[in-house]
Amino acid sequence: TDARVAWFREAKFGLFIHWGLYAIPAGYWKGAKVNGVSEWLMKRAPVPVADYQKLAAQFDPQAFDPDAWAQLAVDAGMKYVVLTAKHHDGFAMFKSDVSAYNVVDATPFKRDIVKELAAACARHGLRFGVYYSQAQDWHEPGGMGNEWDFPPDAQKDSAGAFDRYLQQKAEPQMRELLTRYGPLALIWFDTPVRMKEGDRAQRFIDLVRTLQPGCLINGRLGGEGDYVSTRDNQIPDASSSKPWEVPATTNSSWGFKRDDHNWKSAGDLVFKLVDIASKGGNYLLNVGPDAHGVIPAAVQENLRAVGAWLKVNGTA
Ligand code: JFZ
Repeated sequence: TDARVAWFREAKFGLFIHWGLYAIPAGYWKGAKVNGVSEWLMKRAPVPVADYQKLAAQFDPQAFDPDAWAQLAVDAGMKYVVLTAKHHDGFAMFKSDVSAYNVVDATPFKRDIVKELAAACARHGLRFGVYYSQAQDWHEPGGMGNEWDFPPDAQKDSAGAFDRYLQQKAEPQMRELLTRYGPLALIWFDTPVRMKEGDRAQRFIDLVRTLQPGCLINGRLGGEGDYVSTRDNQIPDASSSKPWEVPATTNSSWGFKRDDHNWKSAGDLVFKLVDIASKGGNYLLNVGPDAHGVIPAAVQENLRAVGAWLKVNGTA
C-alpha cells in the first residue's frame, strides 16, 4: 500500500472531469429547468430510460481535443486526471463488449473517449484514472437508483437482479478498463449503494489488485480503499494518517450546466488548494465539458490563474 500511494501523497492537485450524455440537456429537459447537479438530470426530472438513451444519437462533440484538456491540467499545475468512464446514467465513455450503451457503438462520434484521453495524459506526463459508478446504474433493470422505470432497490437486491447487473456489466466493464487503457492511476468508485453485503466490494478489489496492482482504489467503493475521499467540497480540519482527497466543484454542478455561472474565483481556488495541501491532502478539482467537448472558458481561465500562482509560489 505504501509504495502504491507514494505518488498520490505527493500529487496535491488533480483534474476531475464529469462528461457524459448529460452535457447535452445541460440542466434542462423539455424546456423546463431541472434543479440540482446536471449529471443527475435523468433521476431528477425523471427521464424514462427509453427517452434518455436517445441522447446518444446526438452525442457528437466535434471540438473534443484531449491534448488541450491535458495541457489545461498541466498549465494548472495538476498531476493527475480522473474522467467519468461511466456515471450513474449507465452510459460508458469507452468501447465495451458487454453493453452497446457506449460512446463507440451508440453515438455518431464513435470515438473511444477514455482511450484518447488516457493517451493524451500519457503524452503530457499526467497520471490518468477513471470514475466508475459501480452500484448506481439507471439504465439497467438491475442497477441501483432507478425506481421510476424499475422496481425498488431492495427488490432488485433480493431478486438477484443487482448481482446479475454487477456480474454482467459492472465487473466486466471494470475488467475492460483495467486491461485496455494502459496503467490506471486510480479507480474512483462512488455512491456505494448496497455494496457492503457479501463479497460485492471485494470482487472489485480483487479485479483491481489482480489486473493492476499499482492502481489505487478511492474511498467510495464500499470496502477498504487506498485513500479517504472526503465529502464533496468538504475540507477537513486536521490531517489524517491515511492519504485523502477532496473532490470539489468549480461552480455548483459536476456535469456541464448551461446556466450555472457560479464559478469559484481563482483566489478562492488557490486558498483551498493551499489549505488542503498544507494538511497533506489532495484537491481533485472538477470541470464539466459541454456537448461540443469544450471546457467552459471561465473555468479554464481560473485554472490557468491557479497554475500561474503556483509557478511563482509553489514548490513543484
Ligand atoms: C457523487 C455523485 O452522485 C455526483 O454526481 C458526483 O459524481 C460526485 C463527485 O459524487 O455525489 C456525492 C457523493 C458523496 C457525497 C456527496 C455527493 N458525500 O459524501 O458528501
